[in-house]
Amino acid sequence: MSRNFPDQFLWGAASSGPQMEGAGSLNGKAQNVWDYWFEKEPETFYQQIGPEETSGFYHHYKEDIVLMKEIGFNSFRTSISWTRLIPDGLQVNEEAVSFYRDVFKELNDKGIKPIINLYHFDMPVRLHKQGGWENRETAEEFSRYAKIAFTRFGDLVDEWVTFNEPIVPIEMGYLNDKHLPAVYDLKRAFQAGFHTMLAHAKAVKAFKKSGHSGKIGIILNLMPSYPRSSDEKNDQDAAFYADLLFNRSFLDPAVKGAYPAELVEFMKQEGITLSFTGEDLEIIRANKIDFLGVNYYQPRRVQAGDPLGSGLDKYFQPYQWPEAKINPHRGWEIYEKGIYDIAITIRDHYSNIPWFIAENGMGVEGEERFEDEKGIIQDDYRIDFMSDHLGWLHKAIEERSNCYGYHVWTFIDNWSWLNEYKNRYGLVRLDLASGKRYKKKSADWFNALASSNQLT
Ligand code: BGP
Repeated sequence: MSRNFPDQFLWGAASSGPQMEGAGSLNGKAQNVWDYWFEKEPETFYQQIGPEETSGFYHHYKEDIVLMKEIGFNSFRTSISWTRLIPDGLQVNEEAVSFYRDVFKELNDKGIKPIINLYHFDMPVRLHKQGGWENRETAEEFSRYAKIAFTRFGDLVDEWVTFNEPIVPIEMGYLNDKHLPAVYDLKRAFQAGFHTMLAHAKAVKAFKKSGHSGKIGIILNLMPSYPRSSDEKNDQDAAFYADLLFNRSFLDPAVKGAYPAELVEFMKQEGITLSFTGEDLEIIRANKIDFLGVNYYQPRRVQAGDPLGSGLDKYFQPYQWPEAKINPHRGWEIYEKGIYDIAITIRDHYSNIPWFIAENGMGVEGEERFEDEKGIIQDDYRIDFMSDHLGWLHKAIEERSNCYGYHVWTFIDNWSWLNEYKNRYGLVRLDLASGKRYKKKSADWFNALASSNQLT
């Protein structure tokens, strides 16, 4: 059965500055938290490979963009590195301006639409040392950075994103030890989350004021929350709270301009009082997004909270669904229908706002095992993964969900946070030692898909 996607559908990949560019300390770039963390505690990193070189896009972007074209991309989402563009927070780095202008021109010339994100987990160290997102001043600095980016690149980019997965640095940095500051503190998490949202809204405001004809949005990692049992009230409550805290806490203010009343109630219950002004809430209310990007990898399965537990355990606990299909190479559940459930939620509860899949992909550890005699990685598992998700996405589009694109994570194997190169996600293989690029089998499959605009 072949399934057509809407005309002008965006087919491409997503990546980020800190995971792909490299040149971590070149031409004036200042340190972000990842450069800093690696310098201080390399042993925290699984393979002890720092973010200095990553995939070397900084040096290889011309050939990489040629490859993107060969794979059939008509769009590419990546991020600007804040510490490259404004290293000391004051002076614009002209070298960075010319690098990014060149990249965006090159993409446009090849008919690949750049979708440009401003923040992908890469807090400048100087701001991190002043409290990062806990410090209200960071929101002001972010809005200044955003204005500079709109002014310097606005003629080349017409689709902007403020944040990628803003909840991840909060969840992983304030309820876990996978991002800095690596503490467990719910109140601090809420304050940092609020300032992130404020920074987002201020950037949207600056964009709208700039008179730019393009669009601005946010990218959220939406994880549909499924209860252990849909007959048990306690399990249902658990799914409600997981959804409220991890999806709606950013989704509602970004799309609807207001926090859910239940989230305000939750904070009261937990004795969390935030510092904010009425004007902050007004800025959030008045600056809603034009489009939504959704990253989808896996669902969140939960069961009833433990009334005697601490922190979020009181509200929900993780649940291992016995029927779950697990990616043996990464350990994450693969649940294709999740993409459909998200699409329908957006259609029915978020005014069917235009949206696209901003990341979806399959990470595989030890992928060299799948190399054939010609040295090509036979990643049929990745093809199946994309194809199955796209099947559900297509069904949602047929049922009127307003989705206009699909971006696989990712174009070329890239560096990933504490896991570095452990899990490979690319359609293109990166040989770490030589920096050479080799298409995997999935690259050809993607090209056929994108060129025909049809899933067969
Ligand atoms: C998303 C991030 C990406 C990327 C991806 C894969 O959450 O936006 O930056 O890393 O996940 O995750 P990982 O590399 O941890 O397997």
